[in-house]
Amino acid sequence: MIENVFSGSDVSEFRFWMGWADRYVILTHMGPDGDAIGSSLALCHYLRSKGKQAVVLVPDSAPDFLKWLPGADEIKAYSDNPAASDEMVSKADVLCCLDFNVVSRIGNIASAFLYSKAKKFLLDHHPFPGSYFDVILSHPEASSTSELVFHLICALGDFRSMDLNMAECIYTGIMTDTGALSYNSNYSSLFNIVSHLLDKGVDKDDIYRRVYNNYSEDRLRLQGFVLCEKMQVFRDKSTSLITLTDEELRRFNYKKGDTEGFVNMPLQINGVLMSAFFREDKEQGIIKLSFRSVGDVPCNRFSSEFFHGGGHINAAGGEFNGTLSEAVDCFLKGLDVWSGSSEECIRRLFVK
Ligand SMILES: [Mn+2]
Repeated sequence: MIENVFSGSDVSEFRFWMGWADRYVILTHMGPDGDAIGSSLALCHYLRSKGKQAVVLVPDSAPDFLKWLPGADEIKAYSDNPAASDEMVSKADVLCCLDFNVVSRIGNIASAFLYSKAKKFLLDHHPFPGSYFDVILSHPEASSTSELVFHLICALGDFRSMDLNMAECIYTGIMTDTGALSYNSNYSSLFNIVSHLLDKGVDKDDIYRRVYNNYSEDRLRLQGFVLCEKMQVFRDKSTSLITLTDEELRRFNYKKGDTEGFVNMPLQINGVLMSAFFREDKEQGIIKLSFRSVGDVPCNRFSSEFFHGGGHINAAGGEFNGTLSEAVDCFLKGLDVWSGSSEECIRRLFVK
């Protein structure tokens, strides 16, 4: 039996709402990843199975590599119809907020969200949730929000009626947020959950192929270009930096999601403990930042100290207002500041 992360009292309010609330809008973050879409669709399938009206609303569209997920074709994108989306949010009985915990992550949906009189339910695994939710189920130690959806359904007493659609969406979220169970996944209860999902009929090998062996030729060639030409390794700092300009991205017919996972690649190098990836986003006029680290090296602290970003200890992000070369300067200065630090976990970045 899996020990549930939620006690009966944690889910009692949501259970109470389910007694009267019919209209649910499930919100997730901009640039949704496998966990954002997987957890949202799983909850959507669950609520519909309970006879509720439920819809998933995202700020922008879901990436192509997730479009095969059951229910993905019904996801609404705010950018496609802002007026109808605002109305949906204002008329909802319950807004379920999955895989984000601050309104800045839902872009243009934020104002409708804040004005809505709907009950606001947060289910998430990022640290430091905002205060505008009525119920907060926040578990930063969880692998993924999808894992928490599994726990929620179980805590509501509905494990038996979990169907294959829900199970596939949950597995996809767990898989993509743990690099196919290779990080953030070192506890047995997660494997218990995976085992239950397999019993529900999930074909994990097939899901792996659909998600990871699904690149375009352009994407794979961009990866080759990045590794060969664009990856800088600072051996004395156990760190790596990849940058991509808008021009370079266009040369490879960049499509959203094509750079997914690039930031993880340098961590395959022996001795690299922290990796950064900076991408020029001409559309938004900013530099998008991603950070990854291993063990107790806190890349979220690096991101917050030098870029006002944030995230998990081993996976963080941020945005930089300025040019790509200014962002690189800021990165190098940050490393210099850290090299003066005496903290053990940071000092290890600078031991050759
Ligand atoms: Mn997640």
